[in-house]
Amino acid sequence: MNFHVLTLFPEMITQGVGTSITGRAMDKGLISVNAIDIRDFSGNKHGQVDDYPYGGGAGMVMQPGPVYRSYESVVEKIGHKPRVVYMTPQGKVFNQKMAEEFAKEEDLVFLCGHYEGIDERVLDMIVTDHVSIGDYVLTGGELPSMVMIDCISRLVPGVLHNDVSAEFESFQDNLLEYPQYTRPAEFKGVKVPDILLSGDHAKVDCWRREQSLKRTLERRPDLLEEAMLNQEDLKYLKKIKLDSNKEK
Ligand code: 6GU
Repeated sequence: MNFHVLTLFPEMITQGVGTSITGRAMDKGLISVNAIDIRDFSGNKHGQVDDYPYGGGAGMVMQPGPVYRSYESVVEKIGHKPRVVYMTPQGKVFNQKMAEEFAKEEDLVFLCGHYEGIDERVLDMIVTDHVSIGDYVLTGGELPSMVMIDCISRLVPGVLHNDVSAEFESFQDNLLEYPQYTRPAEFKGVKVPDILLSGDHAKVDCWRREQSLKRTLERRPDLLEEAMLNQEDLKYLKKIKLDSNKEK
C-alpha cells in the first residue's frame, strides 16, 4: 500500500512513520510513505505558499496552486486519480471501520493543512474524504495523517505477526482487550490471577472473555450496543450488573 502525504513539513512525516512497526513495514516493502513538500510546487523563488484571506480576518490561507500541483505530481506518478483525504477537524471522525475501508486502496493521498486552512476551491477539486481524528483542535494535519497511516498499515497483510493480528479482531467485535500479565508471577506482593497459571486453556479463554465483557461494561458501555454477544456473555453481564447493584 502506498501513502502519499502532501505537507509543508515532510520531515515530520518521514521521521514519525519511519520508526517501529511502520518503519519495518517500509523496509519490507509492504507499505511506502512518500512525503511531498507542497513548497516545492510554490512556483515562485521565495517558496511562498500562503496569502491573506479575502474578506479579511486573522491568519493566512494556503493558496490553491501549490496544493493542486503537488496533487497532480502524485496523479502523474501513479497513473490514476486516487482517494484524497483532507485532514480537518470538520471531517468525519476516524474509526476502525473507516480504517478497514481505506486499507482496500492501493494508493491513498493525505492532504495536510496549516495556518487557517486551504483555499476552498482546490479542496472542492481534489478532496474525496474529509476526516478528523477527534473533537479537539491540532495545529496541522501531519499528526492526524500519521495516526491514520499507523492504523491502516497494521491492517496490511504481513505488517503485524499473524498471531498479533487476531488482536484487533476484538476491537472489531466492539469489546475491549482482557488484561495481560507476564513474569514475575508475583510483583510487589500482587499475584497474577491463578487461572492463567493453571494450564487449563478452556478456563483461561472463559476468564478472558469475562474480563473483556466486564472491562467494556465499566469503561466503554457504549460499545456493548454493537457487540456480538452470545447467551453466556449476556448471562455473565447480567450477573455482574446485579452484583454491582447489590453493592449500592
Ligand atoms: Cl484531522 N486536523 C486538525 N488540524 N486538527 C484536528 C484534526 C485534524 N482532527 C482533530 N483535530
